Amino acid sequence: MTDRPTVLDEPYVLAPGSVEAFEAAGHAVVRGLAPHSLVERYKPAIDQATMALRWDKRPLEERDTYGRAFIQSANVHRHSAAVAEFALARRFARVAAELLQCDGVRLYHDQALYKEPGGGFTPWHQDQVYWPLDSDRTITMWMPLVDIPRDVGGMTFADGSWRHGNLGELVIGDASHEFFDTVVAERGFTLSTHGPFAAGDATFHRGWTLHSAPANESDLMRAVLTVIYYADGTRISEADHPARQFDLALWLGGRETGAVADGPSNPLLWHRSWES
Ligand SMILES: O=C(O)CCC(=O)C(=O)O
Repeated sequence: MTDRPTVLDEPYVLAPGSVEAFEAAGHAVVRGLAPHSLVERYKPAIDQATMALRWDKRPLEERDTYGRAFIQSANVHRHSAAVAEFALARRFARVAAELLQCDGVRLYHDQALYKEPGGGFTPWHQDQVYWPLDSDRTITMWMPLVDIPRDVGGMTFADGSWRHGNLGELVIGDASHEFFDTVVAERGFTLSTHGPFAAGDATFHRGWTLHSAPANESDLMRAVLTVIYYADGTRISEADHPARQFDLALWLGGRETGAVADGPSNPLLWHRSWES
């Protein structure tokens, strides 16, 4: 796309107290991170990439619980220059770095998560169980590309759960939902949501933050783009689980345990030194 909008590179000023609140809860909402006009401009390209790259092409009723939760398409930024412009925006990466209180962030990967009308719930899970990354300074931006009313909503987060690290070594599915439902009750986590949302709002959550999302009983396609970042300097940890072996090969170029995760698939998306 020509005439790249300057707002993609412009800082977003977080409200006072946001960093501390994020540190305590492990999640935060950032309203109006992408102006409406920006979302309108890029959404058609993201829609196109999402449908072209979707992992599971079966009809909704033939999929399992995880598959019914959303149409999932990864690294949509590779599909076109337009999607890359938006997904890799410095504006978004800078917020991720500020919330993680680090000097820079790298791309782990992006994912479009489109919850279809009639789409199922997103089971309780912790993202970082999949990630062979030797740091808890990991974060996902979850940005709706459409206005989302309260009855559709976004994610439900277990406040402060990230501080407990790996709570169960379970990948997303029926078993994780059942297990973490019990964990939430036993540990007495309070639960938070941030909905409704306007297109271009975003939530951010840490890799170990336990979260889920309700089913979509509306007629709306809940179009969401997520971008996953980690602190620059993060090293690769042992891929001692099939899910982590899968991620190591797919998103980190199969590099060795202990290596700095700075390969060509994981570009630096924002660094404090770029602003001085
Ligand atoms: O969009 C959803 O329903 C869940 C998203 C999610 O689990 C994530 O971004 O980590």
